Amino acid sequence: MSDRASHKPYEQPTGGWGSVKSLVKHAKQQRALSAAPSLVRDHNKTGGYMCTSCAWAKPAKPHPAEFCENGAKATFWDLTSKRTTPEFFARHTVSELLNWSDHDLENEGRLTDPVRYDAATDKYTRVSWEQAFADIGEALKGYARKSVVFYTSGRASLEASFMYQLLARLYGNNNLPDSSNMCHETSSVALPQSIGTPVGTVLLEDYDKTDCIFSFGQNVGTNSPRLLHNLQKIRERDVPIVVFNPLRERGWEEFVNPQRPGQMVTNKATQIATQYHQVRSGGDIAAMMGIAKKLFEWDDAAIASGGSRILDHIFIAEHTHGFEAFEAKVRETKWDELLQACGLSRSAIEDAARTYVKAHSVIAIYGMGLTQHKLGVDNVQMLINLLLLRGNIGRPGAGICPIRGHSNVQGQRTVGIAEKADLAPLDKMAERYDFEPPREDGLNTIEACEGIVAGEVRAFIGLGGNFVRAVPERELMEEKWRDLELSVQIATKLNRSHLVTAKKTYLLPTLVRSEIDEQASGPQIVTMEDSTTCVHASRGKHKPASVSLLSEPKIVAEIAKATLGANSKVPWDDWVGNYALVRDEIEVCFPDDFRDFNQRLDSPGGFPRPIAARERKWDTDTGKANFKVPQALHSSFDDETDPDVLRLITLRSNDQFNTTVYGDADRLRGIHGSRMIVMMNRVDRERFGIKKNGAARLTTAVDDGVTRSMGGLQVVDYNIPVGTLAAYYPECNALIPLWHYAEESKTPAAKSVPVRIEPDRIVESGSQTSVA
Ligand SMILES: Nc1nc2c(c(=O)[nH]1)N[C@H]1C(S)=C(S)[C@@H](COP(=O)(O)OP(=O)(O)OC[C@H]3O[C@@H](n4cnc5c(=O)[nH]c(N)nc54)[C@H](O)[C@@H]3O)O[C@H]1N2
Ligand SMILES: Nc1nc2c(c(=O)[nH]1)N[C@H]1C(S)=C(S)[C@@H](COP(=O)(O)OP(=O)(O)OC[C@H]3O[C@@H](n4cnc5c(=O)[nH]c(N)nc54)[C@H](O)[C@@H]3O)O[C@H]1N2
Ligand SMILES: [Mo]
Repeated sequence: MSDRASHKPYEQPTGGWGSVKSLVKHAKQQRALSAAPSLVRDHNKTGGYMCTSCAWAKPAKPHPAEFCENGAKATFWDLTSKRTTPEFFARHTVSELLNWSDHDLENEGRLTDPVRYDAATDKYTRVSWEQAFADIGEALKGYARKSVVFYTSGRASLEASFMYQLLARLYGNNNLPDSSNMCHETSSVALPQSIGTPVGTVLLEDYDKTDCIFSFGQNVGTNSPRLLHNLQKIRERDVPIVVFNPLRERGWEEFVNPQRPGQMVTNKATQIATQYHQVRSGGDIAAMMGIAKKLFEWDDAAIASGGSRILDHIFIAEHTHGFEAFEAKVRETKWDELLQACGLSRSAIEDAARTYVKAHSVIAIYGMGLTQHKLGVDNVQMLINLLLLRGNIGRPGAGICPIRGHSNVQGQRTVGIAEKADLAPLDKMAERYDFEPPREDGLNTIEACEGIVAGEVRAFIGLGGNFVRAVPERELMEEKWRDLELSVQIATKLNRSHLVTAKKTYLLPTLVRSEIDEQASGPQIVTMEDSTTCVHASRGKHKPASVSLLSEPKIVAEIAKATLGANSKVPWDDWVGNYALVRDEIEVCFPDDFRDFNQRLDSPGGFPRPIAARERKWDTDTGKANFKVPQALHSSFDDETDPDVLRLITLRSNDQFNTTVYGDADRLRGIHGSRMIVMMNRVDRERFGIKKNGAARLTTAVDDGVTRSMGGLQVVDYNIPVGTLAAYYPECNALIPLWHYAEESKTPAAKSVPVRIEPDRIVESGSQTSVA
């Protein structure tokens, strides 16, 4: 990839020919064109496989082609004909590979064979599966139970995830962090306190009934593009869409549906957002409180004039708790405080409030722009407050809709991947599998990192993911990772976490979801849960990338057997032979969610889990939906008074799936040529004396004795609020302190990193951290 970035605002709509061109480019580059027909036939369709990329819902009546540019890209990269073989590892030392970029590593293609790190040659060499499992089992037997971590990234199926959590608990801990800890854990903490459910309340059918959408901190065009189909239909009913985002993301502006020939020929785009509010990073609580304040003002006027009420006072009285305290807070907060904190004008907030009030049923969508802040929990709860004011939860066309990340991240939590002991049905498992499960909470992602830094965690098993690259505080984490006794990485492609080796390191290659998973009883089905709580079956269609690959359930079972020995109550081999038996176990342990699991596998559109809040049943401490008073107006950091401290948002480009970097084209933002950039308002750039397209250095503005600094970043003039910067994840993770996370959920506050910026001499990739 070249080093210099170019920027020209992208004026084409999202979707359209731009996305078709990008798709063809990636199919060719990955030599995966032969997968194209199956993409149309099988992708997200009943009887086919579910997309590996995002978690957006799969409709009961799919489009002729139920995929988007980015889902197709992810699938082509999975079905690539490139291979990372033992011969590849024989040619390259691990030290050499550590200098490769994320893109270049994964671009080598699929891992084909189990390999083990050999420190003497600094190379990975082939190991037999039998040997690998025997070694790993032997090693695991030797550790204190609490010193082993079982991480999951959100792609593994419900079947693999269920077996994995059972492995951890039989082993003796609840150390089950997953990627969700860096993502929507904030939702899993905020939503239960407010409405008694850890997940969203909206079903796909609600999109056909809604009168209005509010969206906060989510980038639809890149991260959940199929949702644009729903939004387009909504816009054709003239339903307003109000967006709050510091960046004007193209997906929220205009869309051309590649599935509509007429629209493709005319290139006449559908306008998506009807209002776009470029809130400051971390300013959402204030913006939402402003809307609430307007509602109170108008409600007062309605009472005075005898007009119809603005607030749904009947719903509030019957279904909610904490209204008075919330009302008092909103009334006492001054407009100038609110406007200062959110950076919006009072008339902008009034416009949003007016649209909110005009609609009978409102859906609120949100993403990482709310969850990855210090007060992320308050952010989400403030959004719920706004919905409660007009009874917008628990009726058709209304509700809360967190857009989840990985394609099965929500489902993994549903089947017991949880470090919090009380979230898993331990009594049921104790009885069924005849063991005493650990009752103490395990480690989440941040606590696992702290444990590694402190030397208390001795071994790490990763069911997918790129942990070292995804977590904050990269330099320290990489250094301390090398002290681990054991790292076992179950993966599809090579990534940096495989190269930062422990004393013993195993790399175990596995199938991707679109590949045929052949076991004793024949080809297997796996299942996953989407963002709207619907559970789908998925059947792989493609020949596996290598004859040596094992499925995730098989790998988990073999590690379990090698570590724990035989257990007549847990017939690992039978389960691997027929995943329907694992689904029976899931049904026994989670009977409400998975009634008649095997019979309902092919329900069109998936079968929804029952969510009490949808029925206005509130499983909270008060038995009601709770209004929550936010702790502060700004969800960012405390050092607000220093004008030289800016807020850095770390986010995704259009050409990556998390740490898998497909290329350096952030097409929808018009940025090409390099990822080592920082988006900045021209006014800020000039204030800090940085030349146009010049280089800058970012230094984290915290006072903890550690200097975190990255130079050589090219500044791109960008339409972003003054005081807010944006740059790419994972490149900038070195700037985030480990302790900079959301209160309660411990989700890293990746959207509000306090930084200082200064001109740098040259544009160059590189980062540096040192202890002062
Ligand atoms: N193609 C593709 N799809 C993906 C992924 C991917 O990497 N590539 N990742 C998957 C995963 S794991 C996840 S979690 C999701 C992530 O999907 P998103 O939730 O969209 O996450 P981000 O791309 O990090 O960006 C979040 C958005 O929040 C905005 N934002 C930042 N700070 C604030 C703020 O303070 N307030 C407001 N209102 N907005 C803010 C940013 O400008 C950005 O548009 O996508 C999933 N889908
Ligand atoms: N600064 C900053 N940091 C962030 C974020 C941010 O916005 N800003 N976002 C956070 C979020 S939301 C998330 S979810 C995390 C992501 O953290 P992770 O989930 O740990 O990371 P991924 O990049 O999704 O993992 C990619 C790797 O997973 C493996 N893989 C892919 N498919 C499969 C499969 O089917 N099975 C198995 N076993 N392995 C597979 C491949 O080897 C690939 O290299 O990062 C977080 N970190
Ligand atoms: Mo995520």
